[in-house]
Amino acid sequence: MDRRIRHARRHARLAFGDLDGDGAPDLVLSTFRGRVLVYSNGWKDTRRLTLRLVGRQPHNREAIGAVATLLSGGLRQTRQVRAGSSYLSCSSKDLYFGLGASAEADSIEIRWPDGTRQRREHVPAGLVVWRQAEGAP
Ligand SMILES: [Ca+2]
Repeated sequence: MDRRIRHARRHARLAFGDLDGDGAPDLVLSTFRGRVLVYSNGWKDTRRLTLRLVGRQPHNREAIGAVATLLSGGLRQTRQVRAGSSYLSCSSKDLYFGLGASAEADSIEIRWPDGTRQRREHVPAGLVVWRQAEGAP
Protein backbone atom coordinates (compact mmCIF):
# COMPACT_ATOMS: atom_id res chain seq x y z
CA MET A 1 0.00 0.00 0.00
CA ASP A 2 1.22 3.46 -0.91
CA ARG A 3 2.62 5.32 2.12
CA ARG A 4 0.42 8.37 1.39
CA ILE A 5 -2.76 6.24 1.33
CA ARG A 6 -1.77 4.52 4.58
CA HIS A 7 -1.14 7.94 6.21
CA ALA A 8 -4.42 9.46 4.98
CA ARG A 9 -6.58 6.48 5.92
CA ARG A 10 -8.00 7.99 9.12
CA HIS A 11 -9.16 11.30 7.65
CA ALA A 12 -9.69 10.58 4.01
CA ARG A 13 -12.40 11.14 1.50
CA LEU A 14 -12.17 8.72 -1.37
CA ALA A 15 -13.88 8.61 -4.74
CA PHE A 16 -13.28 6.60 -7.87
CA GLY A 17 -14.14 7.01 -11.51
CA ASP A 18 -12.51 6.84 -14.90
CA LEU A 19 -10.96 10.30 -15.05
CA ASP A 20 -9.14 9.89 -18.36
CA GLY A 21 -11.66 7.70 -20.21
CA ASP A 22 -9.35 4.71 -20.69
CA GLY A 23 -11.78 2.27 -19.07
CA ALA A 24 -9.76 1.81 -15.88
CA PRO A 25 -11.20 3.37 -12.69
CA ASP A 26 -8.90 5.94 -11.07
CA LEU A 27 -8.88 7.15 -7.46
CA VAL A 28 -9.12 10.62 -5.94
CA LEU A 29 -8.28 10.90 -2.26
CA SER A 30 -8.17 13.96 -0.04
CA THR A 31 -6.99 14.22 3.51
CA PHE A 32 -8.35 16.15 6.47
CA ARG A 33 -5.93 18.99 5.70
CA GLY A 34 -7.33 19.32 2.19
CA ARG A 35 -4.53 17.76 0.21
CA VAL A 36 -5.85 15.99 -2.91
CA LEU A 37 -4.13 12.95 -4.38
CA VAL A 38 -5.04 11.51 -7.77
CA TYR A 39 -4.05 7.95 -8.58
CA SER A 40 -4.26 7.18 -12.26
CA ASN A 41 -4.82 3.49 -12.91
CA GLY A 42 -2.10 2.47 -15.35
CA TRP A 43 -3.08 -1.17 -15.68
CA LYS A 44 -3.61 -1.55 -19.42
CA ASP A 45 -3.56 -5.29 -20.05
CA THR A 46 -6.90 -6.27 -18.54
CA ARG A 47 -10.14 -6.40 -20.50
CA ARG A 48 -12.86 -4.37 -18.87
CA LEU A 49 -16.48 -3.51 -19.29
CA THR A 50 -17.90 -0.25 -17.99
CA LEU A 51 -21.65 -0.08 -17.67
CA ARG A 52 -23.41 3.29 -17.62
CA LEU A 53 -27.10 2.90 -16.85
CA VAL A 54 -29.74 5.46 -17.77
CA GLY A 55 -33.04 4.95 -16.00
CA ARG A 56 -36.44 5.86 -17.42
CA GLN A 57 -37.81 7.38 -14.22
CA PRO A 58 -37.50 11.21 -14.45
CA HIS A 59 -36.46 11.43 -10.80
CA ASN A 60 -33.80 8.72 -11.20
CA ARG A 61 -32.08 8.99 -14.58
CA GLU A 62 -28.83 7.82 -12.96
CA ALA A 63 -30.56 4.51 -12.12
CA ILE A 64 -29.53 4.67 -8.46
CA GLY A 65 -30.39 1.33 -6.90
CA ALA A 66 -30.13 -0.67 -10.13
CA VAL A 67 -28.26 -3.96 -9.81
CA ALA A 68 -26.20 -5.40 -12.67
CA THR A 69 -25.15 -9.04 -12.76
CA LEU A 70 -22.51 -9.99 -15.30
CA LEU A 71 -21.50 -13.53 -16.23
CA SER A 72 -18.15 -14.10 -17.93
CA GLY A 73 -15.94 -17.14 -18.12
CA GLY A 74 -18.03 -18.99 -15.55
CA LEU A 75 -17.73 -16.17 -13.00
CA ARG A 76 -20.53 -13.95 -11.70
CA GLN A 77 -20.00 -10.32 -10.73
CA THR A 78 -22.66 -8.08 -9.23
CA ARG A 79 -22.57 -4.29 -8.90
CA GLN A 80 -25.12 -1.76 -7.69
CA VAL A 81 -25.46 1.90 -8.67
CA ARG A 82 -25.08 3.87 -5.44
CA ALA A 83 -25.73 7.50 -4.60
CA GLY A 84 -22.89 7.87 -2.10
CA SER A 85 -19.67 6.09 -1.44
CA SER A 86 -17.49 7.75 1.16
CA TYR A 87 -17.49 10.62 3.65
CA LEU A 88 -17.93 13.96 1.80
CA SER A 89 -17.30 12.41 -1.59
CA CYS A 90 -19.17 10.77 -4.42
CA SER A 91 -17.83 8.27 -6.91
CA SER A 92 -18.82 7.71 -10.50
CA LYS A 93 -22.19 6.02 -11.06
CA ASP A 94 -20.58 3.82 -13.74
CA LEU A 95 -20.22 0.13 -12.90
CA TYR A 96 -16.82 -1.46 -13.57
CA PHE A 97 -16.28 -5.13 -14.38
CA GLY A 98 -13.15 -7.10 -15.16
CA LEU A 99 -13.43 -9.68 -17.93
CA GLY A 100 -10.14 -11.52 -17.47
CA ALA A 101 -9.15 -13.05 -20.80
CA SER A 102 -12.61 -12.70 -22.33
CA ALA A 103 -13.35 -10.09 -24.99
CA GLU A 104 -17.02 -10.01 -24.00
CA ALA A 105 -19.42 -10.73 -21.17
CA ASP A 106 -21.47 -13.88 -21.70
CA SER A 107 -24.51 -12.03 -20.36
CA ILE A 108 -25.57 -9.02 -18.33
CA GLU A 109 -28.84 -8.73 -16.47
CA ILE A 110 -30.10 -5.43 -15.04
CA ARG A 111 -32.65 -5.19 -12.27
CA TRP A 112 -33.84 -1.59 -12.52
CA PRO A 113 -34.96 0.41 -9.46
CA ASP A 114 -38.63 -0.03 -10.49
CA GLY A 115 -38.20 -3.82 -10.36
CA THR A 116 -38.17 -4.49 -14.10
CA ARG A 117 -35.39 -6.64 -15.58
CA GLN A 118 -33.52 -6.62 -18.86
CA ARG A 119 -30.91 -9.02 -20.19
CA ARG A 120 -28.37 -8.97 -23.01
CA GLU A 121 -26.11 -11.75 -24.29
CA HIS A 122 -22.56 -11.46 -25.66
CA VAL A 123 -21.82 -7.88 -24.64
CA PRO A 124 -18.39 -6.71 -25.92
CA ALA A 125 -15.75 -5.13 -23.65
CA GLY A 126 -15.58 -1.36 -23.38
CA LEU A 127 -18.12 1.29 -22.43
CA VAL A 128 -21.74 0.19 -22.62
CA VAL A 129 -24.43 2.84 -22.23
CA TRP A 130 -27.64 0.99 -21.43
CA ARG A 131 -30.92 2.90 -21.45
CA GLN A 132 -33.89 1.38 -19.76
CA ALA A 133 -36.43 0.61 -22.47
CA GLU A 134 -39.18 3.22 -22.40
CA GLY A 135 -41.81 0.61 -23.20
CA ALA A 136 -40.63 -2.02 -20.71
CA PRO A 137 -43.17 -3.19 -18.13
CA1 LIG B 1 -8.73 5.77 -16.04
